[in-house]
Amino acid sequence: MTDVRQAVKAALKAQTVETPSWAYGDSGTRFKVFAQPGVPRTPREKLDDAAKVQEFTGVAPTVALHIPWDRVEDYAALAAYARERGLRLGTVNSNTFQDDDYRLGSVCHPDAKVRRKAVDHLLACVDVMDATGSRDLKLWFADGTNYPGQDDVRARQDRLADALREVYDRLGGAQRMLLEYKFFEPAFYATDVPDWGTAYAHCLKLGPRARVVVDTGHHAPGTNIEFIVATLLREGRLGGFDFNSRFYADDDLMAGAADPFQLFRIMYEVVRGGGLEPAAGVAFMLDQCHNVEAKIPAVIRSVMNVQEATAKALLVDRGALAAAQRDGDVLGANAVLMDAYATDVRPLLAEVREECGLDPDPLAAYARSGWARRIVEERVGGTPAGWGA
Ligand code: AOS
Ligand code: ZN
Repeated sequence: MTDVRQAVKAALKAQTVETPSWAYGDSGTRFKVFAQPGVPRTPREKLDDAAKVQEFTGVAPTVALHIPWDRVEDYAALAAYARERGLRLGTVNSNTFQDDDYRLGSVCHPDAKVRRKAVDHLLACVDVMDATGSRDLKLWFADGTNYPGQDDVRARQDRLADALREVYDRLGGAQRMLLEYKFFEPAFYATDVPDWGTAYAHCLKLGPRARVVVDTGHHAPGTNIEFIVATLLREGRLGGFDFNSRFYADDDLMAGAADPFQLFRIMYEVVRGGGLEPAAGVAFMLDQCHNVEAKIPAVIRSVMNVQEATAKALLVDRGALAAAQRDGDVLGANAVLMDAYATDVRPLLAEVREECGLDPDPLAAYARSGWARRIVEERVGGTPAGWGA
């Protein structure tokens, strides 16, 4: 038991969760963006906030960028700024959805000029990666159609394939392309990368450094996401996660908030499939927006929720599970999983944090730090960062 506990603790110390720069800025729904005091005005201030998440959790050393929301003159200088704060710049997210030219799509648009513009943006994102030292380019396309007959869905797949090929061929040897799928929104009839199968088919054609991203908010209700995770891991094509929580659509709320059991089931398949091993190359990222709650504590809470789900997944007695499965003991097998899920892992995680020289309670430590008050006092004037490009 002691050995198991040590192994679980070692795995928890090794897991990292990337936080998204946009989680620190103002955000909202299509109805209203509620401005919060103390919100960062610049990419550097977003990194200052991310550094607090890292300081109190110890497992969030990288920050995902979004271009153009995080556009700066000198990306190498931004990377140096991050390093000075104990951070690294992580995944680069492209944006081909906030320009009037993209009304009918970006890389799938019927007009070659618009497609060219979109691909040029993606290539520029790879230039950013070269300067920041980022490994992953994450592509999510808002492309799709609203009405039957609006465009030729097959031709759109061809255009998508051509664009992905050009960008993939531009990647450096250690860089990867992560293709994210989403079943609807903003297109409502047909989305051009609606599901893992479409993303996987494109990645297979492109080559081994193209992988699929599973955003937990991008499925129809009732979808068995852990099955998708198991399948992609088995095929060596799981690039990573955009974790968040959903009740209805792409709600982008705190990971593990609505359905911690689902997050546990996903993390169990990750553990089962070797996805926690660094060699598996699975990026654990958050893709969230905190519209009505305080942002930094919400990110800290989300990181902790991922850790708790991971800890429970690691505690599954795999030997007992395999035996029950072999014996056809349906209830016994289910009980093994449920026992792990029912375990209170908070004391274990507190121990892990103390062994890493951290406060056992990251949220309380953050609250005591005075950072929330300081940013409200100091970040006066300027334009709060947000979704505007
Ligand atoms: C959009 O729905 C996606 O989840 C993307 O991951 C998107 O790129 C991200 O929200 C940043 O724009
Ligand atoms: Zn996402």
